[in-house]
Amino acid sequence: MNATGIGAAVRRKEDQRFITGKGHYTDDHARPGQTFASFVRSPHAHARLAKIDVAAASQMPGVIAVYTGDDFAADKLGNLICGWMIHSKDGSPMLMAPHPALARGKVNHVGDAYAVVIAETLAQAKDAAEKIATDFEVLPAITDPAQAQKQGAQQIHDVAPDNTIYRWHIGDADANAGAMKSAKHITRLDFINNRLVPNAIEPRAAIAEYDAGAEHFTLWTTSQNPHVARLVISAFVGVAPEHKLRVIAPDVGGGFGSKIFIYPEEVVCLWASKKTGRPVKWTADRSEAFVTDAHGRDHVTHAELGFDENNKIVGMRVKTIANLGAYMSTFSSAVPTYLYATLLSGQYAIPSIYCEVDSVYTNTVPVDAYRGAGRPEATFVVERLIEVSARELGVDPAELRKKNFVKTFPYQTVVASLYDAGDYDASLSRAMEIHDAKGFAKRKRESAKKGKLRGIGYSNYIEACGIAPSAVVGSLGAGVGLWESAEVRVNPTGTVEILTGCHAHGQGHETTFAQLVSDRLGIPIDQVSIVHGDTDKVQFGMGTYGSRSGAVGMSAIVKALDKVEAKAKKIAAHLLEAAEGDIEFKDGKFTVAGTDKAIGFGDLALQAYIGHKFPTQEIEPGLKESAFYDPTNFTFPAGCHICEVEVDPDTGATTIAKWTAVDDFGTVINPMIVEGQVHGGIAQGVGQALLEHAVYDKDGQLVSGSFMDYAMPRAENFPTFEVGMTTTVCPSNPLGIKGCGEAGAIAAPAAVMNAITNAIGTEEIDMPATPSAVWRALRKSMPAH
Ligand code: MCN
Repeated sequence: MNATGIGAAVRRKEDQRFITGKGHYTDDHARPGQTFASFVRSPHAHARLAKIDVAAASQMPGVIAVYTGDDFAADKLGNLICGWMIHSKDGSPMLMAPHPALARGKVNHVGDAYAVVIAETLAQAKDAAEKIATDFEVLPAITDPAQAQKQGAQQIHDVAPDNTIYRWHIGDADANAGAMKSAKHITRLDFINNRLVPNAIEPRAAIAEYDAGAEHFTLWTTSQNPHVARLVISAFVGVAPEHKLRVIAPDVGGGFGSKIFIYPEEVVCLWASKKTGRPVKWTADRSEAFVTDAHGRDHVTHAELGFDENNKIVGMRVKTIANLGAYMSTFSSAVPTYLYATLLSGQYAIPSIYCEVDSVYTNTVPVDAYRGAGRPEATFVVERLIEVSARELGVDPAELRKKNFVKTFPYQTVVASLYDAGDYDASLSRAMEIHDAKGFAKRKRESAKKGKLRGIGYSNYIEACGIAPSAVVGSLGAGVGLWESAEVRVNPTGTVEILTGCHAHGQGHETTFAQLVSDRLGIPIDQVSIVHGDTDKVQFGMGTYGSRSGAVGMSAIVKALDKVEAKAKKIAAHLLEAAEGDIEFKDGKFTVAGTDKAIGFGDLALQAYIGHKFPTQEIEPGLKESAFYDPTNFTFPAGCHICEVEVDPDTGATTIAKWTAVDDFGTVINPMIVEGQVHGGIAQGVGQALLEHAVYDKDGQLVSGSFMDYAMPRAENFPTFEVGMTTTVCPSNPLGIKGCGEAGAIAAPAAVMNAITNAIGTEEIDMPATPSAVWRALRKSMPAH
């Protein structure tokens, strides 16, 4: 194996820069003459803006301009939009309310911006923002998705009379009713998938600069997908034409999905930079991040799983109400539908599934994709149902899973997904072995001696990632495919630049992408650099999310490398005076088959540019190729996570005692990076299960709106994770890769809750299973004295 090639646990190249403080983030950029923006945000969840008086603020020292929603509207600019159309069961289109960059007439959630101050310094901008006098007519707020649709509930947007955006469904309702009727046993569960705040370490930030001479805008922003940002900002909001807008996403300190959406602040900064003629900078403080970064999850679900007399699943029925918040965020419509319901078959052969999803408006921060996006919610439904079913049927949860696993591939689920390859039995068996599942009974007895309750929980997750094959997505009716592009530039000295449409913000692409090139071209990894995050440099790209960069982004690089190799072989044939068909390329050398005639990759690269030893009329000089790659299917990573907990019955405190993760990510490029991704994902999933919760009070105030109130997972919450792998190669991309970036966050919540409910002997508990929630559930389930 090439020491820096595919499969090598190479240390991350980018970490030298990050851990020595040399990373360059948006807020590190300063432009000559830059000004600062402070947004004026609603303190109310729902209120009419009766009067906004900006006179005093405008007179404050250092103030350059104060703008309201009326000023923005006067320039006839568009709204922020949700890009994925969903139709209701009756065929009607979703009811998307306008989302202006600065609210006009009415504010719809705490944190909704309705004015902005531009000043010489940040302190002056903040001081002036406080002088804006606003008369609010406060309206009743609605925060609970289940209440939002009730008759008489406060209406938020005129376009959606019962706060319902769409009523979507998948599956055949009548056939499903029949299947469920035939069941000998039905397990029924009601649960809430708790709302989360993404909390990337780097808050969102933007600097916009307008060059009046060139009529050109530049936006530095914390984006996971700068080209998509440019497209949406120009095509829908219309602040700047696409060819006159350069979007640069420099180093980004984590995103977890929250930085793929188009937010009001970057749009307003761009617009204000033209109006003021000065660069405009904004960086969210943590309190702003809590009330403006799109939140995640927030489902209310009723789910049923039916079995025949042999404990084989006959059907599943799911009804979910998804809270999308005050406005539809960029990808929000796809999350509780295409990304959620299409995974409800889990790892199981389920002959009938029917799922209804109602998405509703509430007076809360918009909800959109957050690590896993729809797939953690789906896994939670399936894996809680199967675990509880095993308890109700009195059978071993692992055996019940094995009995119902999909065993032959490809497997077409009844909810549109075509599973291409997998071996679910292998990952469950391997996980049980590593975990010493047989030793659980003994460990439980030992815990009991200490007065602790011990529980074990399984989570056999599957996800669809490598977003998104346009043919498959198109057939679902979403109408947007998400291919990826790459350009391979071989320099005359044989060093290589890869320009990719993906964007790394913690995933180590500068290392893994370079490993692929090192492997293919036989050159050292430090002779490869990865360029991303700049719309003026990279031809186009869809960005990084949905664990797509390996499966889709690297496949685009493979395609471009294939073209480079094909052209290089043509040149080599002339240089080595042989037939093109006789040229072989291996370990960085072009050789004539069966001879010792050879030329190294670097020497060939030089010749390709100097170009006098081959016919340049026939073969263009240079060595640079690009490719666009559209996958034929999603990839379906899957695995088994086993969590063991110890619960203190006196306090309800839960300790994670043991964790085993066995995942199948197909071909692994860098096992160390993959393991790190799994660790990070588990930490976020455990955060959801035990600690994190965006809690709104009845007036729509986010009462867990700071790190004092919103508990994030810490190292002390985890044991050492035992990580293992099984491998089935993905047949739908050239490297055989399956995505790994979300797996932990998808698997973990169900594993934790299955373990806790196993320990405390009741299913009556929702996430987060805080000590008080566990204590209450225990007390409630105890027989009355
Ligand atoms: N990889 C590999 N072998 C595989 C699969 C992937 O070596 N079989 C490598 C890839 O080359 C890449 C990394 O593992 O370096 C993750 O690849 P992939 O699973 O394709 O995911 P993406 O690169 O597309 O990253 C997106 C994913 C998502 S969706 C979220 S959310 C998330 C995550 O990555 N957000 C993150 N991990 C994160 N990690 C950090 N530090 N910060 C975030 O914001």
